Amino acid sequence: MKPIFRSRVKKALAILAQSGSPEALIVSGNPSAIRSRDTHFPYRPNSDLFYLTGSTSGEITLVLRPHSKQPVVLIAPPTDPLKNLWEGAPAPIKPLAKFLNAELVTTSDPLKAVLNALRGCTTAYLQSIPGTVSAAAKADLSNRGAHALRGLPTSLVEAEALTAKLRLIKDPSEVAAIKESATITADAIANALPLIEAGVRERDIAAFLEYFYKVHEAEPAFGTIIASGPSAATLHYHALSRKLKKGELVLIDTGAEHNMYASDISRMIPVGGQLSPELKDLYDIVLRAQLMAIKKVRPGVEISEVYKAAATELTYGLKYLGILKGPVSHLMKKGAFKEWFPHGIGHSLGIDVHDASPAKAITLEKGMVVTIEPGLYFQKPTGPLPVCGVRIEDDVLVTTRGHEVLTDGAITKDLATLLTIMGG
Ligand SMILES: [Mn+2]
Repeated sequence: MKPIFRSRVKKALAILAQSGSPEALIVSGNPSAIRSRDTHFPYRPNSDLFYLTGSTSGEITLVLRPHSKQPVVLIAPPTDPLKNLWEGAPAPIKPLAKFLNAELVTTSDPLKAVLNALRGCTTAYLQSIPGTVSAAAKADLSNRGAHALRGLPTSLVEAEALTAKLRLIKDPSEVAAIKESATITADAIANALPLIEAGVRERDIAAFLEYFYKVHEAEPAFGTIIASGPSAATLHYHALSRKLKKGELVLIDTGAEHNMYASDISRMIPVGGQLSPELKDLYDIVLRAQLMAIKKVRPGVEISEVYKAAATELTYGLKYLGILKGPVSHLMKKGAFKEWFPHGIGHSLGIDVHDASPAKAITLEKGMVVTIEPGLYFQKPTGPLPVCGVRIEDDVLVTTRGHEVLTDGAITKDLATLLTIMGG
């Protein structure tokens, strides 16, 4: 067990203690999600529980209550020999309780144990994930009448309001974990390149990337997007039903999750190493927008400024293509680019691919990891362009003076080089 988890628990306790009134945070393991009847989806541990304890258990609940003599409580079920026979024995809980200096409550009624632990608190930070003990406590407390609430918290807040504050800034061990995942993703894309040729199905490439992740002890952090030609006009294209054609771009938007940390890379690959001048222009416009946005990333900068840097470049590009007309300042004021760039500049990245973020308007700070992924999408033939889409994405760490691109091991973004590689 790494000391980092102890210091994260300490930090969470310190935030809770800042309030004058007694507050508590309740974080539970995720239930196993049912796929069909008695078959389950692949298990994904709870991100907040993992962040605070390093545990991937689906059965334990952590209660943090700094005002109490026993500020840390772990609630766990009793040993179930039949369950262990089918699923194997879970990681022992006692060492974790000892490590976190926690009171261990073993019970088959975790809801009752949580409510007991909450006695005397006025505010509780609870989760909303269906099936968690934390969410059950939230439902129980919100359905009680005033009389039945005596001694229990009446102010119920989303747990993420607290955990997102902690998780937004990555410590060096987290940055290292994201880098490892990014390396697996970059290697997967590099190894997929020989597959990319006319006639190959989108799903063949997706299947290869996911195979590559699995043999490297990783999982896809999200549904793999392989979108060739017109498919890329759909932002989150998942049909994977098309065959690649020469002269088109294929969008690869993929990320490995390794040791509970995600990565997220988008690259456009020219099939057959040939592109029309219009598609070359479009690619270069989006790339320039991405590079301008990355250049902006440093502490103290509002994420909206990074977005604006990309949007301005895209507006110049849309003018160059003859799709927009008029002065750029006027077009920017109107947000004319939004028809073709309809999403944000990116998202926080960490344990979750769309990582917890306390607000939309954030000022960049050292230790944040954000994706920078501008794009242009054309749902119908527009100006000189066919139905198509271009998105280019990297994962960027905010450093003391600027930034570090954590995904710079991925295939080049230089179009001339890409055309040579794919044509060779
Ligand atoms: Mn992304």
